[in-house]
Amino acid sequence: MIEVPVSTPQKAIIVQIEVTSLQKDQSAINAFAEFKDLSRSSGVEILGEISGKQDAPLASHFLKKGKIEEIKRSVEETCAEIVIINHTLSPSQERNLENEFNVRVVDRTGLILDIFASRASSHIGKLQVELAQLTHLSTRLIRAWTHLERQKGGIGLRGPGETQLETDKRLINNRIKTIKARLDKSHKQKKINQYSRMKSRNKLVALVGYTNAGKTTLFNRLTDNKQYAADKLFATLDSVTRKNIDPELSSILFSDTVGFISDLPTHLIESFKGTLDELKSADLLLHVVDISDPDYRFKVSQVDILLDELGISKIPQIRINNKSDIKNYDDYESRSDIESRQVWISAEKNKGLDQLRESISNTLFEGIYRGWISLDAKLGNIRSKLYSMGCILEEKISDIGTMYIFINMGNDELKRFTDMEGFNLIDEDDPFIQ
Ligand SMILES: Nc1nc2c(ncn2[C@@H]2O[C@H](COP(=O)(O)OP(=O)(O)OP(=O)(O)O)[C@@H](O)[C@H]2O)c(=O)[nH]1
Ligand SMILES: [Mg+2]
Repeated sequence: MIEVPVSTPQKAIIVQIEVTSLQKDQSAINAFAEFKDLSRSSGVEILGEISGKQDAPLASHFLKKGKIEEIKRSVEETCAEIVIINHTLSPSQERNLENEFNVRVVDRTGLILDIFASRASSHIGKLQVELAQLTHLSTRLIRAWTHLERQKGGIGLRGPGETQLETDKRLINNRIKTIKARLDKSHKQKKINQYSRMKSRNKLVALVGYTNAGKTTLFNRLTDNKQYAADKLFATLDSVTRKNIDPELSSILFSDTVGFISDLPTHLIESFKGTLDELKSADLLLHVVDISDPDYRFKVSQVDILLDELGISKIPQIRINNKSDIKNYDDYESRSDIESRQVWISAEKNKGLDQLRESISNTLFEGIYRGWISLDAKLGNIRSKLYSMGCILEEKISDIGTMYIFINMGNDELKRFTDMEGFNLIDEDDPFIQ
């Protein structure tokens, strides 16, 4: 694992330029706010903020001369140790800027990789981040190497620097191979676990959404868990799957996972593919949105793009408009529309969750039947089946052997039984009080 300094916070200057040719739907102000959050999440101390505007990135330094001078001055005045730039830089642009500023330069990809590195806690999470970092590093080394070669005019002289780079490159590639093999093994094991989940009939509901939308807060509510939720970007890195606590939703597993962000570095998507691939086996996605965020539409579109790239946009989805409390929406119930799969909630204040549960059971089971059935005495095998499905809550037997059973079952599953002779739904609260 590449070491991430955690002790004294590094002093940083942060830079964001509005580049007309790279303009997105997100406003520059909101993009800067997110960038600041990202920088803070990485643990640096921000000593200066520099913004600007230019038509297009410049090939050599990305930034224009005047801006470079401004940053240089700011670095000198504040004794900053690092300059963070909210764009993706090529390795040579990064190097050229470092030569100008005489301090380390980190681009958006490097920043996100750093945050991931400091957050990873599980074995798989750490391997995935290391893989992303090494892949990032190896492209930089290779380019640095070709750059050196060009300097020498391509003559076959092998300087010590070049040999070192070659060795580094080989070591990195070996390590990448080892990590990939280990990750493959871990993911195969997970696949086996998924298979046993399928056999046990549990449904998997995965929470997805932009980082900081409130996924983990909601997950904790639904599963009575205490996973780490915080006002930080990428608080969650490792997926966690837990059984839900609501008996009405019978056998549902909820899965909390890493949040998305716009321009997620491709190395990270690749490295996390194994984890994100688990989402493919989900029966339902809960797309959690921070409705109080002025930029929520842009963020929804970014999540949709990623879901599409991951090949999971066809899985049924419920759109969850979270943090409704901030918007002072107190009409959660009337706003929520179960048919169109939109609900308004406050995960923090525990509001609107009943509608959400109803929407989940409608989507997954076409609703839930919770009531009595009667079974003819000869249908003992059906009774055993209901037992093995874990949906029997109470049972009484009449003098003539008719079984009265109180069940909790999805309507989709119930349909398989209701055509059967001797299996009847009973419309009363208790068939014995007549
Ligand atoms: N006001 C309000 N705050 C909320 C609500 N839900 C979550 N939050 C806050 O939003 C912040 C982020 O919540 P998390 O649950 O960690 O968000 P997440 O989507 O899991 O974020 P990542 O794991 O970083 O992707 C925390 O400070 C929560 O307390 C809500 O309904 N209302
Ligand atoms: Mg989280």
